Amino acid sequence: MNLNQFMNNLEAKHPGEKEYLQAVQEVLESLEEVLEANPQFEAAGILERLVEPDRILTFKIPWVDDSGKVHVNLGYRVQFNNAIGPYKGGLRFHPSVNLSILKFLGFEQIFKNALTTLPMGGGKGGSDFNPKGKSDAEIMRFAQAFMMELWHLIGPETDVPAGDIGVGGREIGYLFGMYKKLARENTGILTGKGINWGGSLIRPEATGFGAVYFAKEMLATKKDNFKGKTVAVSGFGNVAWGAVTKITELGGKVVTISGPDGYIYDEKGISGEKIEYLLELRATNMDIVSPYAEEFPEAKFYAKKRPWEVKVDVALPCATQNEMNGDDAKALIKNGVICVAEGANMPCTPEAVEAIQAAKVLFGPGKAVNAGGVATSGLEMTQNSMKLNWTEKEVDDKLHHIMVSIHSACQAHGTESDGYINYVKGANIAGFLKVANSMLDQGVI
Ligand code: NDP
Ligand code: 2IT
Repeated sequence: MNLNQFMNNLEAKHPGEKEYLQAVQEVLESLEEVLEANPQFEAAGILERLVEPDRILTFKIPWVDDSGKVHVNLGYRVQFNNAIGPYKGGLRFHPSVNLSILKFLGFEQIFKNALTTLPMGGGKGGSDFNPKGKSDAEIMRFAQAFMMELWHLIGPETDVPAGDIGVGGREIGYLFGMYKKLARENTGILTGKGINWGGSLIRPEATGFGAVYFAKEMLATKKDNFKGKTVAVSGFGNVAWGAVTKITELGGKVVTISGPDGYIYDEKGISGEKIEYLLELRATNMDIVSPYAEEFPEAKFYAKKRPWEVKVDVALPCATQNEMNGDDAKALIKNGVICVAEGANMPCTPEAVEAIQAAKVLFGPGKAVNAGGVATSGLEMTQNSMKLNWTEKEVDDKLHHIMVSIHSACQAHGTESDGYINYVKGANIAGFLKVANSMLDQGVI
């Protein structure tokens, strides 16, 4: 396969879809040897079929705000690939949402879900709706209007959405309520549900916990661990909160969190009541992290800056895509970072990844590191099918086991001749082989 030619053709079909093209390019760059060794993939057009979603559903969402004014947002569901199971992936509510972003996320989700060892295909959806500053009633009306369009396109064995940026337990509740009313059935149609109505213990913590379990395995390859390590985390959402909690439990000290307004540096470490405070801060539904420094005056707030200038041993970007660029990565490396693990989806630009890998610093890509969230969604689906609830320990043990197995798969497929583990290559190859072989088995459809 000629990668440049392939990418040029794809770009001609989807001009300007920057994030989607970036994600496809990153995966294809890893597959060169695998494609050469397996000519059957090219003969069956696997790549051409894999990079295009099975279908994209677009709809308008009219809704009424508290003052009676009518708004219209755009809604999407990208059903990308269901070779190994029902379409599965989150919904993102954020003003930046567009098709390029949802296609990048859906594409990544195919490989991530394959790595979890569970039977889940890839999908993603969302809206350009901005939940910031909206009342509960407005969020409810919007979520209900969104589900009125989506409900007949999804199903517990067809397509199972979940949360992502801007969609947490509250939104899943309103979406679930409307689905149940329209479909006249109570099934596990969404994951991330409340614990009283079909949710799984540990799901809220799962992405952050899983990311730290994965980073722990990465450090273990260097006979190291989190004890006494200083850690920079970005974001202050669901994933960041879970990561901060688990790093602290393992003896690490988290010194940063961030928001779109800037970052917080807390030299003493974000632990105990400060972790609880993160949840309060999220619940305010504001767009800012700066109130942390008013609540805990020993912490400093750096407006409009990112936390990658701080001297740390480990960095976990947990906010959003392309939030760490090449210069940020070089600053971390200069300050002696030993491990960078992507809690968010594609938070590091290609230049950042290149700099980190060139310095032979451990680098874990999102599709492996943050797979614990969707893996625990898979465990929620299993519990719904069995109509049983597992204990916190049962779910956490299974999550831990899955993260260790994803690490082993990356190691098996990504270890280079000098012993450096290229986790990007390992994750892409392991995920791709499972999906591509399944597509071959099932014929041209
Ligand atoms: P949340 O909405 O809970 O938090 C997102 C965080 O990122 C917030 O701190 C948010 O700040 C910040 N953020 C969002 N957009 C921007 C932006 N354009 N610039 C700077 N900061 C921004 O989402 P999650 O924690 O669930 O998601 C975080 C990342 O993890 C995303 O990349 C998501 O795709 C990924 N992920 C999530 C999983 C899950 O299960 N939830 C699973 C796997 C990956 P603010 O709210 O103030 O805008
Ligand atoms: O990016 C992700 O993996 C998620 N937002 C979680 C998806 C899910 O179905 O739990």
